[in-house]
Amino acid sequence: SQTMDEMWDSRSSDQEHPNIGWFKDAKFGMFIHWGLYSKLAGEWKGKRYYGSGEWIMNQARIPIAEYSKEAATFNPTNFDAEKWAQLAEDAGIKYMVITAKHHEGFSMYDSKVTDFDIVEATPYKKDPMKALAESTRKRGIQFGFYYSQFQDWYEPNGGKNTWDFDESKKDYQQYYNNKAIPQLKELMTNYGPLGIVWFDTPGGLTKEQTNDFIKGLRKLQPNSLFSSRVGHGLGDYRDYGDSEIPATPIKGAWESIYTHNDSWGYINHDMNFKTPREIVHLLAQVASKGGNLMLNVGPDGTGKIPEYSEKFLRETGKWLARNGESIYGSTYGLVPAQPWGVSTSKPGKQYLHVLNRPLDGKLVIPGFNANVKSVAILGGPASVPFKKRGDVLEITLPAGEAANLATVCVVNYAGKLADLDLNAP
Ligand code: H79
Repeated sequence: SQTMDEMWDSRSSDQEHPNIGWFKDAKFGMFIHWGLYSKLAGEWKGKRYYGSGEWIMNQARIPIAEYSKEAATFNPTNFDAEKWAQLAEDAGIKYMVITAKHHEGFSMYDSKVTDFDIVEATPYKKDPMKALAESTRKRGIQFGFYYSQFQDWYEPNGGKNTWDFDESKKDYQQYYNNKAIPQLKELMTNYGPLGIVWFDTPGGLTKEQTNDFIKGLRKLQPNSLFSSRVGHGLGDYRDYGDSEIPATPIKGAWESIYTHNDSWGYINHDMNFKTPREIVHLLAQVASKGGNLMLNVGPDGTGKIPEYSEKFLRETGKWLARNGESIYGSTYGLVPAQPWGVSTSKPGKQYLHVLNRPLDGKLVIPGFNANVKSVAILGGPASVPFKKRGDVLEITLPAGEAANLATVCVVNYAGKLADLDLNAP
């Protein structure tokens, strides 16, 4: 039989990871950016840095000697793993990925590889990731770590700190061998089974070196999925750009990642939160193209999730409790995007997500070349009036549905609708 190495070596790019099933069905994940930057909250020496809170060390060109002092007063006593995991569950979230170490180089878990970690360098002294791994797993939520494998602004040989060090003099291999790889091994050894290891901004390694690097990690947890940002076309599912949805439906496993306000890391002056309606529409848009939405929350430096993130996620969860059948376990819709919205599919069913309710309440679906048996509203009437004129299906929406964040019509049909003509990514 094949060894693990042979299995990964021979797995061609169109072969899926054997554990990809849960990910494809999950559809809705929570991304959490949390680190020392959360305490700085987008401000340094009285100046506000709008953009991405986790980039403040870079944006303000803060020397390591100064930045690392922040750890001495980082004490997130409001952190409550049970509360975070319960919020995720209430929001209808199926997986969670949290920053174990972002580009700043600070480890938010108990690491023996460095002293620059939450247990040794802060008054908090505990490992929040241990608690979170347990609280999520208890609720059936897949748990994973974000790990910045190349950029590390704290290390002399880590990628991209150009204000303390000369980039051209760096030995990236030294950094990979002495920090990134040993830390990834800690994360993949000490926190139970991980659903995902989420890599970001690759660099410093050839394709061959990347392959070797991840093969060593695969041995620790063959079931963990690696994000595509491990680089060189490797990884188990595809991530698009930050806050990007692909233009067309895409086959295979993929994910869109979005901020909730405009930043990943907490910024105290960013109130531009997507409303529950916007979140639900984003989720439907991504699902209609066959992907997952991983939506970010940025807890503050005390460990509190911003009020509007909590409130709006709960609203999203309410919508999902009623309409989740159209999202979880679905694939891209066979009805192309329409003025009124988008669709998702399950065998014998098209789910029509009404994102813009037509003023006359009439939903027109062109090209519905199958025999319609019935039309229902999720969480509403089991049977609503419809007409079929040739291939044009017309549904009359119930009046009371106007207030729904997105009404979902289920079209039950017999026979086969033509699949979209898509190429695998
Ligand atoms: O973790 C989040 C980002 O910090 C990370 N990926 C997501 C998931 C990321 N790393 N690099 N980039 C994103 C691209 C960098 C964009 C930048 Fe900027 C533009 C850096 C400086 C200008 C964004 C805007 C950050 C600061 C200002």
